[in-house]
Amino acid sequence: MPITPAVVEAINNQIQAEFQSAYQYLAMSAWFHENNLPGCAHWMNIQWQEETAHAMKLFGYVHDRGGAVTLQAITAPEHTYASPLDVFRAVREHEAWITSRITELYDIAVAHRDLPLQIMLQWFISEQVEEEAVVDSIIERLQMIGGDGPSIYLLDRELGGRPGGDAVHSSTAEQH
Ligand code: OFO
Repeated sequence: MPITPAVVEAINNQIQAEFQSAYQYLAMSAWFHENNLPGCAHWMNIQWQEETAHAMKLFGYVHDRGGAVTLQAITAPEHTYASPLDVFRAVREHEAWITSRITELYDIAVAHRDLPLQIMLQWFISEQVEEEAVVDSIIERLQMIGGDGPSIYLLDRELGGRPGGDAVHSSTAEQH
């Protein structure tokens, strides 16, 4: 089924947003390393990989549909945070933004009567529900424990156990 140039452009824009997300999460991983929370750093490392995989899923999809991928610039990510809670709140805000973008992309697919894209995007829509729920639960626990003391150590241990792919470790401390 042919894909229209406007739809290709919209998917290319989303590829940029997914790589931008990945880069942001890698910066957050660095922040956690600097702040001696290797488990949280690992969690963000997996998040970086997941967002990269999202970008590559769209990258492959454009090619499968006979379109051309045009990669766009990504900007320097935010590096400054006040606390672990501050970081995870920023993740939550960022994911809400991504969800709104996926919704807009879906609307474009509907407007162009692009049924294959609508079906493919259902995976992204479900993924966003899951991601937002996971981050909400981390934020709730961080609020409960007040953000420091022995409890943050336990949460850090837990987040360090996040499974995912063949993690590209950025320090030995991340490898629990
Ligand atoms: Fe969670 O952002 Fe990708 O889709």
